[in-house]
Amino acid sequence: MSERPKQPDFAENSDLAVEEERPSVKKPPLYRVVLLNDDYTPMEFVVEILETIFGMERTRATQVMLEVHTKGKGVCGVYNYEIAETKVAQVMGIAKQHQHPLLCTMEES
Ligand code: TYC
Repeated sequence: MSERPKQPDFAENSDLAVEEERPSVKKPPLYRVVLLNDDYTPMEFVVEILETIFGMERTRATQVMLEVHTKGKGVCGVYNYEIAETKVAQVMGIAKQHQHPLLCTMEES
């Protein structure tokens, strides 16, 4: 039987520190869905949007609507890209149906 000469064990004997390769997985970005204020959309309509599309209780929906009304904009929720995009499209679709100028956008968070 011909045996190969023993090789040095680099992992154990080397002075070099070998860093394990880190898995290159990044968390997908999240997006804030934001409502913008305007002078014409009825407050009750905005509250109903926040209840139906963003699943808020009436008290929370009212708080968020008033925040948008007083500060100019407010966050309805934070979602992955597809869900945020769908919520924006739903809000804009219902606002258009009712001929309200309500604007909804998304921003990376
Ligand atoms: N400013 C509106 C009004 O006085 C109410 C409103 C609130 C409109 C929030 C849009 O995203 C909005 N009727």
